[in-house]
Parts: sequence; structure tokens; C-alpha cells
Amino acid sequence: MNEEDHSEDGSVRLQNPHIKEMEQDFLYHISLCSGAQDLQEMFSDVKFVCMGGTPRRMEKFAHFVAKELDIKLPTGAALCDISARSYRYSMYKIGPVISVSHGMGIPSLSILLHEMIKLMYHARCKDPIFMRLGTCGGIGIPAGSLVITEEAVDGRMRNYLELAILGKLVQRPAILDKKIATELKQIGDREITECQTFFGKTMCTDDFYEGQGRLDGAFCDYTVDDKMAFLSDIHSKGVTNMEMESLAFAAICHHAGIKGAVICVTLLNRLLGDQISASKEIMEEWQERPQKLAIKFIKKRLNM
Ligand code: R2B
Ligand code: URA
Repeated sequence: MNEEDHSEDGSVRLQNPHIKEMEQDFLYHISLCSGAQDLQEMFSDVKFVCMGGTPRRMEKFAHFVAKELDIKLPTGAALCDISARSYRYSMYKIGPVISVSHGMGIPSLSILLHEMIKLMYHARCKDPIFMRLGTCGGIGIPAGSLVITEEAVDGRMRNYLELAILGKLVQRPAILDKKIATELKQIGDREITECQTFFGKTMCTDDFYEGQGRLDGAFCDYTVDDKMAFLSDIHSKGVTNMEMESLAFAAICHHAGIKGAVICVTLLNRLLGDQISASKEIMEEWQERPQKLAIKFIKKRLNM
């Protein structure tokens, strides 16, 4: 089959004509190479790419997937970080699931996504689903809640990613898969009993402090009233949470023709404060919630 056609069977479409002219493609930040490794043999069965901020959380998720999908490693074998030699991201493969860390913020996520999309292409993966499993600040909802992103917006409520390319601003719509989001919400409502699952707009900012209207950064040139007026305004426009990657995640997945979903857990209610002060134990428990929901979805899709 011609490489350009290979989207017809569900494979990830080659969007960049230069890639197929290259003898080999170094996926530098995930420490893989299309020339030195048989990426098709290694990854062609991948159906779900799950990503989250930290290496530790994604390692835990990898073990959780192995347990839930009943994937047993041969005696003496252990799950290993495929991208360890990059010292940038951590990646694990557990049967049809990849668990990979993306760091904090749009620039870090964007580098990882470029390389994961190219990995899907080189490996000829069919219809992979990408999911971000993250943390966020809730707007008017209790801490520990799950939020499925219906639409990602930037700090000015614009639902596209604006990127300077060759000195010009390019806008890419931040569109997530509606069907997957609805399915996730239904699973959350039915099967996650320890917290509520919300569905709403996610504001994605380029900064955790001033960018999210906090009063506890190193600078604050606005008043408490300014902050509360902003949060109340976006809340009234349907924003349920704030984090730092969803806009680029949605825009890049959509541009690549990949179905994407964002599931976050709220670490606090921003209408009540700015500091993240829950205990480590509670926070660990909350951070497992997006993972639990993702696993339930994956098992359902795999008819398990
Ligand atoms: C959520 O948490 C991080 C900031 O603490 C950031 O990566 C995000 O989106
Ligand atoms: N992550 C964010 O980006 N904001 C929060 O308030 C909490 C986690």
C-alpha cells in the first residue's frame, strides 16, 4: 500500500510529506528511531495512548493497566521505561495501551504529541485513541471531582490554539471527540461512585499563577475582587476547570485526525482558594480517579 493512502484502513495519516523522504526518523525526545528499531513490530497493536503530567503517575498507570487487562509479564521480565534514555519523558507499553508522561504546559505536551503521532504513523497503528489523564483546578465544583472536557478554551475563552509558525499566527481548532466524551461521562456517572463526574469547558492557560488568576504567585497586580469577577464570569460561561495542556492536546489531535479525550481530577475549588493543600494521601487517591475512568473505558472498548 502507498504510504499516503494508508489512512484508509484506519492508520494514522502522514501529514508531513518530508517524513517519507527521510531515511530514518529520530524521535529524539522519546528515544526511539524508525531506522534503528522496527517500530511496526514494537507498536502496531497500540489502540490507546494515555498521557499525564508526571513520570511517576504514568508508571503507576502502566501497572494498573497490566493488572486490569490481566497482562502477565514472563517470569523475570519487568515493565520498563521505553524512553528512559531521553531523560525527558517516560513511556510504558502494556499490550494495546501506551502510558506516557507529557510534562507541564503546552510546549512540553506539543513536543511529545508530535513524536507520538509520528510513532503511530511509523508503527501503522489503526485508529488509536489519545487520552490525557490529568489534574486541574475546579471552578465551582468540589475538590476530587472528575471533569470530562467538552471543549478546551484559552485564557481568553477562544476555542483554538494560536501558534506562531514562520513568523505568522496560525489558528487550529481545539476539537475533542464528542462520542468518546459522552461515553466517558456515562461511565463516570454509572460506575465511579466516590465522586461526581462533570462535563464542561476547560480553560487552558500558559501559567499556573497569574494565568489562572491566583493570588498566591510571586506577583499579583490585581485585587481579590478582580480575581473573583473573572472566575465567576468564566464559570457562568460553562468553564468547569482550569489546567495547562487541553487546548494544544485537542488542537493537535484534531489536526492529526486522531480522536482525543481529556479527563481531569480537580485538586481544589478555585472559588474557595488558590493553594493546593490536600494531604499527599488524599491527592494520590484523587489522581487515581481519571485513571480508573480511563481503564473502564478501555475495557469496554476491548469488550472485556
Ligand atoms: C495541571 O497541573 C499542572 C500544574 O500544576 C499542569 O500540568 C496542569 O495542566
Ligand atoms: N493544575 C492546574 O493547572 N491548576 C490547578 O489549579 C491545579 C492543577
